[in-house]
Amino acid sequence: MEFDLNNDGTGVIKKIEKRKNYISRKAPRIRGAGYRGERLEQIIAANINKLFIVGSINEPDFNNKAIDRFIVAGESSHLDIIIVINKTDLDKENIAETWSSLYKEIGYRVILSSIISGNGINEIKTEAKGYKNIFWGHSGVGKSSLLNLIYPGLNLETGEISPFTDKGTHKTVTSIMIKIDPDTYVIDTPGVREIETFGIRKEDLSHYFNEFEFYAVNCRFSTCTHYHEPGCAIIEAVKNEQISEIRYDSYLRMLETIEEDIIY
Ligand SMILES: Nc1nc2c(ncn2[C@@H]2O[C@H](COP(=O)(O)OP(=O)(O)OP(=O)(O)O)[C@@H](O)[C@H]2O)c(=O)[nH]1
Ligand SMILES: [Mg+2]
Ligand SMILES: [Zn+2]
Repeated sequence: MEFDLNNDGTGVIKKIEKRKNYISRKAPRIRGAGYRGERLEQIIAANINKLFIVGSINEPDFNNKAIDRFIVAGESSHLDIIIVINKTDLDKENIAETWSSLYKEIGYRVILSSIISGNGINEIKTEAKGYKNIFWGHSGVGKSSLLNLIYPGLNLETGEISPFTDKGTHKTVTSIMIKIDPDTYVIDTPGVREIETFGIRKEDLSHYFNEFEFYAVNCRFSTCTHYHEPGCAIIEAVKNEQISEIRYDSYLRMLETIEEDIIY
């Protein structure tokens, strides 16, 4: 979008760019509405190049199943994905490296970061330069804090972690896109409470688990959902430890929860 800003903060939109790609999720359930009612697609942002999926190692705990859902959303939108594992200063049990290797082995770039030690900050900045970037993840993982440290002067509001739930308190309430230089933009987003993908069919889900593709061609049935079908090469690869059981569990969990979405 191009626009002219007036001094009083109002502005005139000159041009709206064509939406080339976009990232979305299923709109959250309305409280009290139960499982009734259709859930529409909620567009998070459009025309972006890079998706930084941010998770934290502690406060809140690292949630690999959520990371895998964000990955599926990003892959289905053809975004370049970078996984940021933040709060490594709180990594008392040294689990960050293990998670990092898991994702690196299947081809993702992973940045271990901390606003306390400053680790990973320059790496994120370098990755972001020259692109339109979105930072996405659960509440409280440190998206706004990281951006504040990477780009001094940004002054994004940051929140505290609830002592009761160890979760974030939804400090960022609307997405905001910030121009860093003429070629670099960053979008800070509100932490999501739940991440469910929209419009992905059961038989397509495995396409967004990158490491599955290599084996899936050998499944007996071309419509295999790699769940219980005979002659499934994915199940075989999990048995042979060629595919991580952790990722396969994530896949099964997602498969279970996929509903047929109504696409207009
Ligand atoms: N120990 C530690 N705390 C951090 C780190 N990064 C962020 N925090 C703290 O985590 C809390 C939440 O940070 P935010 O930046 O508001 O998190 P957010 O992801 O933007 O959260 P939402 O806006 O709610 O989605 C704040 O108290 C930060 O100071 C880190 O690397 N280490
Ligand atoms: Mg925030
Ligand atoms: Zn299969």
